[in-house]
Amino acid sequence: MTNTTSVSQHSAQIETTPTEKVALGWTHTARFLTTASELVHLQANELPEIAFVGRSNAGKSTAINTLAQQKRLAFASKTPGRTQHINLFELGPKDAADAWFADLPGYGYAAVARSAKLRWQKVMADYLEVRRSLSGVVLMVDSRLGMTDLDKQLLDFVTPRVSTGEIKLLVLLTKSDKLNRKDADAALFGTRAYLAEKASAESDITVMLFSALKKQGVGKAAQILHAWVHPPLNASVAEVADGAGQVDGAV
Ligand SMILES: Nc1nc2c(ncn2[C@@H]2O[C@H](COP(=O)(O)OP(=O)(O)OP(=O)(O)O)[C@@H](O)[C@H]2O)c(=O)[nH]1
Ligand SMILES: [Mg+2]
Repeated sequence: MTNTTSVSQHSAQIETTPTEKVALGWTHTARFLTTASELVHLQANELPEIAFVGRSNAGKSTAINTLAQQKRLAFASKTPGRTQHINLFELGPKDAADAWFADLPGYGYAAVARSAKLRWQKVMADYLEVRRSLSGVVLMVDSRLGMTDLDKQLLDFVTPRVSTGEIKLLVLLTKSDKLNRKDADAALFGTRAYLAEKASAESDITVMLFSALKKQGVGKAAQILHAWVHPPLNASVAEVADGAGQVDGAV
C-alpha cells in the first residue's frame, strides 16, 4: 500500500528558476537500475553516487519520487521499514548515465530486533566510510523530530569525509508542511547550528526545509544535486562558493 498518491493528489506545482528547471530535467531522468539486499553486494561503480539516508518513515522514497517527478519510482509507504533493500537508480542520458541515486533502508524502526539494528549500523558505517564512488549524502530528517541520536551517529561516520571535501552533504528537513513558520525556522536553525559545530569550515553542507506535499525546496534540492554531479565548467572558485551560499540554508 502506498501513500504517495495522497501526497501527489494535493501536490502543488514546483515553482522553478531556469537553473532549477535544468536540474529537475536531470532528476526526472532517474530510472530503476537494480536492487541489492546488502550494501556489501553493491556492484562497483565509477559514477558519482548519491545516497539517500535517514530514519525509517522520514520521507526518503517520497523525496526521490518528488525529485524525479515520478509517482512510483521508489516505493513509499505509511508503514515504517518499507524499504528493506538498497534500490539503485541511474540518472542522465540513457547511453551516457552520469550518476546513481541509492535509496537506503531507514533506521530507527522500533520493531527491528537489536541484532539486526547492530548489523545495519556496521554495514552503513562501512558504506559511508569506504564506498569510493560515494560523492554525496542526502540525510532526510523529519522536521518535527529534528536530528535524533541515530542521525547523529550516522553523521559521525560520514563527517570525516565531508570535512575533507570528498563527500557533500544535503540535509532535508522533511514534511515541513506539518510545521508552522516559527517551528520550521527553529528546526532549520537548530540543525544548522549543530552541523556548523560538527564539521570543518571546508565542508560542503546545506540544510533546507523540504515538503513533497507543498513542493517546498524541491527545485533547490535538485539544483544542489545537479551541481554536485555537474560542477559549473567556467565558474571560478569564488563563484561556486557564492552559489552555494545563496542556496537556502547553506551552513
Ligand atoms: N505531509 C507529508 N507527508 C510526507 C511527506 N513526505 C513523505 N510523507 C509521508 O511519510 C510517509 C513515509 O514516507 P516514505 O517516503 O515511505 O519514507 P521512507 O523514509 O522511505 O521510509 P522507509 O522506507 O521505511 O525507510 C508516507 O506516508 C508519505 O506519504 C511530506 O513532504 N509531507
Ligand atoms: Mg523508503
